[in-house]
Amino acid sequence: MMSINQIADSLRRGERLSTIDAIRLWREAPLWLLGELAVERKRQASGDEVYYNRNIHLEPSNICLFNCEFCSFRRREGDPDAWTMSLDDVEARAREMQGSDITEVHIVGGVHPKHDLETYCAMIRRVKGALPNVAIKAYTAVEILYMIRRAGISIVEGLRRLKEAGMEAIPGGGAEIFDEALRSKICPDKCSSEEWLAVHRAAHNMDIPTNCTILYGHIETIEQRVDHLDRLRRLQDEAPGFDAFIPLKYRSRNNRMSEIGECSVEEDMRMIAMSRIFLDNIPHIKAYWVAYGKPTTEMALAFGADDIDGTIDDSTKIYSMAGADEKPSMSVAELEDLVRGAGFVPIERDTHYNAVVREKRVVEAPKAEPTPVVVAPEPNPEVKVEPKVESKPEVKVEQPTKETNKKEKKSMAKTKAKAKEGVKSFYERHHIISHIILIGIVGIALIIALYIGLKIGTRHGNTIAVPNYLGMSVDDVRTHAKREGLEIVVRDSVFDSDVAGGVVVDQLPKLSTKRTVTVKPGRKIYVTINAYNRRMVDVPYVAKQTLRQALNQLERAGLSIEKLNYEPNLTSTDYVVRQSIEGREISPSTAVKVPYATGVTLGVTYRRDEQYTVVPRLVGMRLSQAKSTVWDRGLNIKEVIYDATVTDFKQRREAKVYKQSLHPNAGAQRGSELTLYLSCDMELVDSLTKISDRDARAYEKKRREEEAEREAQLAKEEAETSEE
Ligand code: V47
Repeated sequence: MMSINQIADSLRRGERLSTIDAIRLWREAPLWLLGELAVERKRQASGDEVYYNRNIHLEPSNICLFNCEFCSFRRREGDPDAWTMSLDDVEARAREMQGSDITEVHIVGGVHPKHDLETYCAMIRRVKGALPNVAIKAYTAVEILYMIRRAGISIVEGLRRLKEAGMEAIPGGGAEIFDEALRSKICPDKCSSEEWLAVHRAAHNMDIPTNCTILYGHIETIEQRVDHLDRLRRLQDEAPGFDAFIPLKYRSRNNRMSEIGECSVEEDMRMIAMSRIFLDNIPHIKAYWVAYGKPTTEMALAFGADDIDGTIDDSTKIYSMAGADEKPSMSVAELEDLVRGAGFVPIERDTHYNAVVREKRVVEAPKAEPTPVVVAPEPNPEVKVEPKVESKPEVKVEQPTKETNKKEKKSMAKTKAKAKEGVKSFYERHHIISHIILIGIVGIALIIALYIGLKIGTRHGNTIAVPNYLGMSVDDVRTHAKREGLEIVVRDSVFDSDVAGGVVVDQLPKLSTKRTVTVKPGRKIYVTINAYNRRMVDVPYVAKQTLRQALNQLERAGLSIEKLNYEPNLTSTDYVVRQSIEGREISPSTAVKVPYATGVTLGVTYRRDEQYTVVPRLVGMRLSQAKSTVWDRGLNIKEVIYDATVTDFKQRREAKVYKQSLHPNAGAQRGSELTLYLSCDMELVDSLTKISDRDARAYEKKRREEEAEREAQLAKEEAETSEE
């Protein structure tokens, strides 16, 4: 097996990285070495240049037949925040961009049950009709397979029709992770890995360039990432056509995998660097700034990325709905600054990575689409991708120079000065009229301000009392809100093992105990729901040891106790003899994974003379501590009840026990159940803790006295019988 240094030397010699060495490098190489190797390879591929483009995304609908675990974007038909654009809407959106400088429209959305191949082709035609000089990069392999299957035609025929409609390239989405076992967990309904690759293979063979992606940073392993890259590299060897690879960082908001959280920036850099090093036959590695955010994107350029995507103009929701920038948009100046900030040279590119040189803009010219001029990039000896320039007219134009900019600025300054002069001379000539006009303007402004102020202050118009959605399932909440004329937005998901998946645990605006909170019709109510899916954890075998040891082990594994079932035994008490989970008996050889915080049932022994335990004092404890203490004493928890001060998930974590159904220090049979009462009213908790302390001492005293009395009674009875 090669050492890290030997692998690095082999890469420096330009050799291809094997999958085994890739796994080793990924795991063991220091980050700086990965950066150095990746940037070396990046420079061979694209020198100092880093690409961006002027683009928008068009997401015709978020309604999707598929229900991927990681997706925050998807809605079902009828959901209040579902949208579908008609063909006219699509065209209108494209028309909005007329006169802008964009060179690409990226169309991707949900797999809409009512859209067929013809609808998808018509969308392309509408956009192309409105923006004839713009390239359309459209539809993921997943969408393409769906429309092709529905039409009952071959992949090649389907792609031919899309190309005929105006599709010039295919984006890289839908690849997710190729490992079949993992794919079936995170996106079970989606096309298979083989099908995804088949669409891209067919596209490459038809000279349709495509991109490719990986969705990483969730529950995949390094081996699964390398396997994914390997399948892409092999396809590119067999049928070249991938322009760019885009590692897509899993973003965790508002989806059913939220519990997993997001990976670190170091992990992102390793991903970017390893993609560059491993994918030696894919020319561009894109750090998609919308998914990463600007600082991480800038850093990615030091780890081998050479593309950052484009201006976007607040046109995609996939990432904002998953926790990234709410309104993703970057100007050309910002994109270029970002690239320069990382020490590289920004190059505007078109969809096919040809450099775009822009015609000089004439100030005050009527709005017209500027003709971007594409210039083929310098031939790169390492990369065998031909620049595709034949369809674009070659017009030699000049880029705006510093000199012309100065002239434009001067003439604008002159115009401004003239206008100022005009106002001044009018004022001097018509003194009184000017005053009257001024007073009129100020008066009107005051009336408008008063009107707006009154409107806001007195909340004119209809208002709706914000309903209490806490504890309701999100589906019921949506139905209710729709009836009330409100909109529900799931803004976060958390995990609480005591609450069912999909139940609302927090809402904004919050309710008040002092007044009715009202909103205008149509307002958004933001809710936080309890996650449906939890992290999977291994169940350890905990039988054949003491209850305390078993509890420690289960807690460390992230599990809890469903029930302690006590059974009599001749020799021991609190010894675990069996263990089951969801009715399934666990043996030392059973390998089971269950969702985090699942409850385990334990069979525990007691000697008949030790059937009683002492109830612990729980008042003042947080729930997790109280639970551990209860189980440790051999008792079960029947119910957890929160008072009205606990209204959301965060408060559930902060709440403390103020009452318990079994008296502290009382004797109780092992396995007995008790109910816990929790509150966030800390004054109440503190005072009850004191009372409970006093009470407990009094109770303990009374118990001891009673015991002593009983013993005295017994002794007396014994003495009497012996006398007899
Ligand atoms: O396939 C969905 C990903 C993809 C989440 O080709 C998520 O130039 C992270 O493919 N967290 C669609 N990722 C976007 C895409 C893309 C984006 C930009 C440029 C190009 C290109 C392609 O977004 C999906 C999926 O892998 N995705 N949800 C999420 N919660």
